[in-house]
This record gives sequence, structure tokens and C-alpha cells, in this order.
Amino acid sequence: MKILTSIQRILFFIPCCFLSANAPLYSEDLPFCMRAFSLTKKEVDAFTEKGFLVCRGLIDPDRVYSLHLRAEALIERIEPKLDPKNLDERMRYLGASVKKHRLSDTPAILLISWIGGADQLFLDAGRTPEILIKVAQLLGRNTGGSLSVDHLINQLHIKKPGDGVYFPLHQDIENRMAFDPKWRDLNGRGSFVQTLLAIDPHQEDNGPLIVYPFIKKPKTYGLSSLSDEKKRALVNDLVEKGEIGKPIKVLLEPGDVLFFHPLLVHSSEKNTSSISRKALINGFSFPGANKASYPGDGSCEHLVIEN
Ligand SMILES: O=C(O)CCC(=O)C(=O)O
Ligand SMILES: [Fe+2]
Repeated sequence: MKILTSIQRILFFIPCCFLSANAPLYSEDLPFCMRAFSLTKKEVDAFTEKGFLVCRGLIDPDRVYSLHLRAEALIERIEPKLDPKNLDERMRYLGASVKKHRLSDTPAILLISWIGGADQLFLDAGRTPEILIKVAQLLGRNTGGSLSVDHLINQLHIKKPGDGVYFPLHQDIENRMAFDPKWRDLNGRGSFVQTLLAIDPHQEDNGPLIVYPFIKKPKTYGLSSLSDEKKRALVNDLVEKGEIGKPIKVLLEPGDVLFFHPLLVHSSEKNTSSISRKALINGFSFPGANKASYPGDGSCEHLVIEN
């Protein structure tokens, strides 16, 4: 085989870089039929700059109300099945996987992974064009030029009044890498977008998401290995040094959707109000970034949006 000279190698490498360059897509980069569901240039740029974006009233009230009713019905059916002696293992419910928590006296549901495995309505809600096309825009085109994503997460989060549930400071990228230690960032922008659809109002005192906007180029801070106290100390320090922005409570109305980057630092506190705070969380990865399997029947499905 002919051995390439250094100059030949450089000349070969430069066009390859351009071919595989990946960037978020603007509306005009999408087929005409998708543009009505796309993010504006201003929204794409805001997501890139801050690491999150809220789209108000994205999902129509009928659909959100149906999700609310079905979620309440599922919770009522699952709760009596929780075995107080076995709170550590996940429990299967139809094709979904229930994670329990022991933060209150009575066993309760922390979250239901791949809830679409128990009720298709939740899967369809995560894949509405209003959500999916925006996610595909943010993830960008694959090397072959197609628009496709892997649907990793379709999860119901339930925070009942006084149930004690909270999510310590974290970055979702660490969750992805905990599932797949060989996770690869293939689009150079985290290769993952998480979305949170508010089913109930997310208000000051029922444990809304708290986000720390990007200021400097985001990186992984290794929060998952620290105690809650050390996580708080590290994040306070990052805020003080101007690495990340001051915390913002993301207050939402039912139907609003938050899109966030896997390197966004975030947390949520306990629900001290008298109303539940339910959310449907959907997470999508750039194809090839994840090779692990996730709980729930049919999870990690590859969705082709445009060939
Ligand atoms: O439901 C919440 O409050 C936080 C959820 C979250 O951050 C996650 O699932 O990664
Ligand atoms: Fe998270």
C-alpha cells in the first residue's frame, strides 16, 4: 500500500473535516413540510448560548389533559403494588420500569421509565413533531446527511405534595455515561437533548427544575461522585467564578416544554406545595453516541425523521 506523505495526509484530512462537520440546523436547512414545527434562528442560538430553551404552550391542552388523567390512573394502579420490603430494585409494570424511592414513610414512585411501554399515549406525546423536529434540529444531521435520533428516555416524573422527592445537582451527560461508559460525543455538542413537558404547573414551591445557564464553554464537572453538600459547594464556586450563571427556577404551565443540553447543570427541590408536579421527560441521542440498552420494552428506538 502506498504510504501517504504528511502533506497528502493533511490534504485528505481537511475535506473530511468539512464533510463530518455538524451544526444545529436552522429552519431553512429543513424540508419545507417540517419548518412549521422548527425552532427559529433566535431560539437555536439561545439554546446554544445558554444550554436551555423554553417553548411556551407547545403541546395542545387536550393532549396534556389526557396525559394528566392517564398518569394519575397509572400511579393509582402501580402504588399498591410497591413492596415496602423491596425498594431497591426497579419494578416492571407492563412494558415500563418503575423506580421507587424511600424518601417518605410510605413507599412511592420516583419515576416511571419508558412509560410508553405501559401506555402508548406517553410515547406518542414524546414524539410529536413539535418536540421531535426541534430535537433533530439541535442534534444536527448525521454524517450520511440524514435526520435521525435514538429515543432513549420516555419517563414520567411524579412529585407529589410532601413526598420528599428531589434531584440533586447534576448534568445529564453523567447519567448517559453511567448507562454507557463508552458513550461518544459524535456531534461535538453533547450528542443528547433532553426535553421536559409540564403536565401540571411547575411553580415556585412544587419543585420546578432549577437550571444554571452556560456562560463559558460547558464541560463535565464530575458532580455524580460527590455528596450533596460537595455538589452544592462546587456549583456555588462555579457560579462565583462566572463559569456558569446564577440559578433560574424554570416555571412552566401545562403544555410548556423545556429543551436542555446534557452539560447543563440542574437540580430540583422537594414539593412543599399542595399540588403535584408531573412531567414527561423525553431524551434523544445522536445516532451512534449510545450503545447501551435502557430499561423498558422498546426503548432506544432509532427514529428516522428524514432519509
Ligand atoms: O424531575 C426533575 O425534577 C429532574 C429530572 C432530571 O433532571 C432528570 O431526569 O435528568
Ligand atoms: Fe437531569
